Amino acid sequence: MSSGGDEMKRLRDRATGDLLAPVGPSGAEHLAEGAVLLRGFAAPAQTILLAAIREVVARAPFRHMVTPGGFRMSVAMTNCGALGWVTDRKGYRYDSVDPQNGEPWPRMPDAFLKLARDAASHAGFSDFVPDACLINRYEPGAKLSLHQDKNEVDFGEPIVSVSLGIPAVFLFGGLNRGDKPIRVALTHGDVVVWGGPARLRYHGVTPLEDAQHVLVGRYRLNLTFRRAG
Ligand code: MD6
Ligand code: FE
Repeated sequence: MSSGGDEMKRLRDRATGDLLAPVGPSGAEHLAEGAVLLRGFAAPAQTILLAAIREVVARAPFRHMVTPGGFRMSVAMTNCGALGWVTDRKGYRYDSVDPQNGEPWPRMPDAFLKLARDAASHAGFSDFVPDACLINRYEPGAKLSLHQDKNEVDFGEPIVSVSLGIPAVFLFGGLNRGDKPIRVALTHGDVVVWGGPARLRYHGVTPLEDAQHVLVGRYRLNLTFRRAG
């Protein structure tokens, strides 16, 4: 039986960000073979996700890493989970400790694990258990150049990417750097799941426009969950 009451409950659950609310994504958008966009999938968990990010960042603060070529990245990063992605003059790699303090990265919050697993499953990748979560923080003007994610051991596992805060334009290219990318507008709560034949596609983020988000402020936060080791 469907009723106005059910719809009211759905809207209230959405408004209060109840993780357990029966609110699903409005539908999976196909981006490419192996890549789907789940619009709003993370919105019901927004409150718990943002609280968990705060806890991680209190122990492993955001920092601007340096590329092997010596450029300071405009995106500030940190990690949680058994492995964390880092870059410096020596190169890109996963490391089990935060080079800033020599300590293990904060453990992956349960809410992160559940969201990543649920989103992957929704996209057809069952039993996804990430061991690394890279947390990216963009301010207006920050960007991420076209790249492939290829520091992980097993390309058979997908990547789950969660967007929170102000909007961004995601560039989604092909398997060759020169392939013309499509532009995908990503906003608060959107989740992209990316694996199989799409796993090694080039991708990036165009410079962020200035904007404000009620919960996140003048930032975009992106969580990328991987099975790295
Ligand atoms: C970002 N994302 O959206 C950066 N990589 O801020 C990524 O680099 C990314 O979203 C692999 C798969 C999905 C992604
Ligand atoms: Fe990436």
